[in-house]
Amino acid sequence: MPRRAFLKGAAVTLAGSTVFHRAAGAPVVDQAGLSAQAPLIISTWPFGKPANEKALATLRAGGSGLDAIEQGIRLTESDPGNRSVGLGGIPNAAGVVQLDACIMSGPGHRGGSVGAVSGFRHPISLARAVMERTKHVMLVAEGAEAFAEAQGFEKGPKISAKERAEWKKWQAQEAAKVKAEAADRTRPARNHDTIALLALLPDGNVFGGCSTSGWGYKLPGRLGDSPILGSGLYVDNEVGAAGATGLGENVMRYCSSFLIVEFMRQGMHPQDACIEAIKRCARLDPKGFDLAVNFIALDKKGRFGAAGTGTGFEYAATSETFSKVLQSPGLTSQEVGPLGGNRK
Ligand code: SD4
Repeated sequence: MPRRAFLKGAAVTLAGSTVFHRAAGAPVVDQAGLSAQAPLIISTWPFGKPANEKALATLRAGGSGLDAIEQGIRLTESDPGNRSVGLGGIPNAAGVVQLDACIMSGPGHRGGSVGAVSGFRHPISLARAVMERTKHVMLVAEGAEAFAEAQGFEKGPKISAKERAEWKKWQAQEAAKVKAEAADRTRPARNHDTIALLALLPDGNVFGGCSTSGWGYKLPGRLGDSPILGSGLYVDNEVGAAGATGLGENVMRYCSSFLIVEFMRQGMHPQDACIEAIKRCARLDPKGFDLAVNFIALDKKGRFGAAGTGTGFEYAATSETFSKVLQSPGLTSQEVGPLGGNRK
């Protein structure tokens, strides 16, 4: 049986292959169809689609790969309705929205990152500034905020009135419940949907970025995978790039984005690499497949793919000829199908 992938959306052509809406008994497409000519941009979740399109528009307007990553992710960070990226994100347990972001440039193998930053609208731009304007790779908390202040970065409300009211409610009514959930590490966390955005340019260079407010009601100071190079994001200009969304605690213990890139280096299709990384984690982890992790990846040939635990997740892919939200395969401890998942 050939390796196959389910794709979501009306019939569309990707790199010459026809793919179909994922409905009951939906046709599938060979994984070789998951490829496109550069510029190719992929990102996590359906809200990644407008971010991809912004990134593509940035490239068309003459912007660099880093500009494309930054502008695409800034769009998501600007959405006050997004509860898991930017200042619209769910606060931590102390009622503070703490943001994490990182960016990587394939050329020069450069990276920049900020963690636990509060009060600034665009952590992705801060991450880029750390990379381009300091000798360091990562700044966190007060140090990152002092840097942002000194560099004149745009501020925003530390927390909106709506978020404060919701946080108060959460404090009053749900603290015990959320604590119990946090203690039960087999349960996936609620309310978290990072943007990871990867781009392959026509010149073969690869770039990536990642931005999140992290796990809603996380402990103050908690960093997830998203600002950690190799965990929430990894870019290797010889191979490609990978990014993550989901429960960071289950990503960062495996350096999963790095692992996916290494699997691609060995020749795996990006989607196979995502699947293989999940299988590796599931083998090692006492929680098996109950990890609540999702990955996207692309390689320098323009091949791309994704995979997640459980029922998988939706991600977005954009090129000059298409822009679509796609459904990744999902992996669980149940039936292991041709993709190592249990989709019918
Ligand atoms: C984190 N990985 O902070 C992020 C959250 C996320 O989908 O990706 N949510 O753990």
